Amino acid sequence: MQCSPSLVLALSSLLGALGFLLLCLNLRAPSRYGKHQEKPGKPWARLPARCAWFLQELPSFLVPALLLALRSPPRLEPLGCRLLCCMFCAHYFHRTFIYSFFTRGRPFPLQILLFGILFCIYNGFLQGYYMIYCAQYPKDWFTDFRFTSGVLLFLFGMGINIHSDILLRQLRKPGDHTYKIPQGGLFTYVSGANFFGEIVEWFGYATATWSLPAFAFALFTLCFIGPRAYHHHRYYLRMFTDYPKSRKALIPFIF
Ligand code: NDX
Repeated sequence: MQCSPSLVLALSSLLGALGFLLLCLNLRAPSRYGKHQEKPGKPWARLPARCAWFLQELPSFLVPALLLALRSPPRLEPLGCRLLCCMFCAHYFHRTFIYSFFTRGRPFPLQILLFGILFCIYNGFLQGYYMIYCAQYPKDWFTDFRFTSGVLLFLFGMGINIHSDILLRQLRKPGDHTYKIPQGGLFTYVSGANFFGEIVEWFGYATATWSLPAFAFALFTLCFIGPRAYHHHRYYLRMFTDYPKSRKALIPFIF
């Protein structure tokens, strides 16, 4: 396989456009899973959350890993590959093999799961293909401000995301599917603390890699989970009369 800049441009543009489409759709109504799934649906139309999240997120880890393994001649030396291995794959290793294993979420709708799998194959391919076949960095990229600030942002966002997902999980005992008011960590300031962390993380990755596919994915993430945080916030205000009034939806003290 060779690097095709026009393929990268086309796939990145499509990813940005999908983000914009989802922004328009999700501002009106949130994607129907988790607390926004009005009816539980037929038993055959949903899958246990652990199984669903594992299947959905696996391609985001597996596709770049396979592309890297199948690359001939092997290309592990350039910075692009190491970045991909260390940052993108680390996130999806955690999401696939750790988050999925511990989640206490409600059963996941099969239809959304199928779209989710397709999305993760698409994005895993785009990010992996670009980093493994196209990315070129100067030798001193390690000392470039974009690299260092991007990596720090990525780690900061990932820390917030993982910590907030743990706080959410601790609200429930196994088998419990009720909703409670999240407390502690960044939830003190926003209802969508895990989403805030994830958005910061992908903008950090985009800054560190300074690549079109990574910026398109960061934008997609903002467009998809930004409105989701807003709908979570409205849900909490509706459900809990004692919900902290000073708490914002997504960005501490601002929105
Ligand atoms: N999966 C990213 N539509 C998505 C699945 C759906 O990883 O194309 C995007 C991802 C996909 C979507 C994915 C892409 C676009 C799709 C969409 C479906 C349709 C859409 C394909 C791939 C599409 C068309 C075809 C129209 C164009 O019971 P429960 O499950 O609610 O329990 C929750 C629990 N919890 C609480 N427990 C007690 N008390 C409370 N108050 C609680 N509040 C929540 O915590 C869960 O077990 C858990 C987390 O819930 P929630 O709702 O806060 O987060 P969730 O949305 O489930 O995300 C989980 C993590 C989180 O860290 C988030 O940042 C990350 O995954 N994520 C999620 C979605 C997308 C994404 C990251 C990204 O874009 N980077």
